[in-house]
Amino acid sequence: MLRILLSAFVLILGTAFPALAQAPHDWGLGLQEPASPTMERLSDFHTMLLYIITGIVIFVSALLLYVIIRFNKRANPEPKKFSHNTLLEVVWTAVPVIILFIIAVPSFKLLFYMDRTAEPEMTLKVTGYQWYWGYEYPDQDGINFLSYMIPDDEIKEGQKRLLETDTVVVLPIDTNIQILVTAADVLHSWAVPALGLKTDAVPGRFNETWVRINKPGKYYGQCSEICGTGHAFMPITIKAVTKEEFEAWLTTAKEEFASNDNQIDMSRTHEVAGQITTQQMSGSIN
Ligand SMILES: [Cu+2]
Repeated sequence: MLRILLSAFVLILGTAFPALAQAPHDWGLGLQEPASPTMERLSDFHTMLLYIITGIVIFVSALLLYVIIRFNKRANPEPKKFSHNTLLEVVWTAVPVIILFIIAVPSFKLLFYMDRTAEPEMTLKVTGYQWYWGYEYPDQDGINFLSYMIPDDEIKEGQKRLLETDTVVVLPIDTNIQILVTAADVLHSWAVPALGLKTDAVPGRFNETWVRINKPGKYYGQCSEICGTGHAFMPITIKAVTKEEFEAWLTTAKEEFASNDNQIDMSRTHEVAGQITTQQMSGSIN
């Protein structure tokens, strides 16, 4: 019965919001549409938890309601005097333990699944800076570039405010990509919801995760660790393309980013930081 009700609820929501994007949208409810095996599993796990907590809420509410009606002063003027019931106490200890166990087993399986890929086909190195991201492709001649948010006054039609970056991370679909995440100054976190990615970027240390993107498209994410005043303004834009398109992009990228050599463009950093501060002060963003 519960399953049917929940399915109906999900179905109604599904028809009300047919176009799920890989970015947050107005009146969005639930998770973004999964675009990687990790996120598919996370989504399923989330649904399982939803069933469990719905069951618990209904059960506890029903118990409360029963106690309120059956044992109030008028309905039950002479209360019984006992204060222990061994069987009941064993049951209400054991049942939550069993429920937690049912949750813990798939949770740990998922945790290990997300940790690393057995056979990475390429590597992406991600570095968090205050307040932008740096990317490096060590297997593709070490192409590297920095990625800044496009400020409000430069945003073009169709671009997503606070989510679009000047350079995008181009990645091939159907490829096991090892992702190494680090930071150069303070803690950041590299998170892309539709791909099920969220890895802390810690200075002086590499955290590993991986992704296999199922379908071409644009995936948006944000820094997910409070890292200073520009924290909300260091988004992530990933463009997933076919393997052929990725190869084609590599040829142009190698030329475009050839002179970078990991040099941080401080003028651009100051420019963006200045624009963000001006917008904050004028109240257009906060
Ligand atoms: Cu950050």
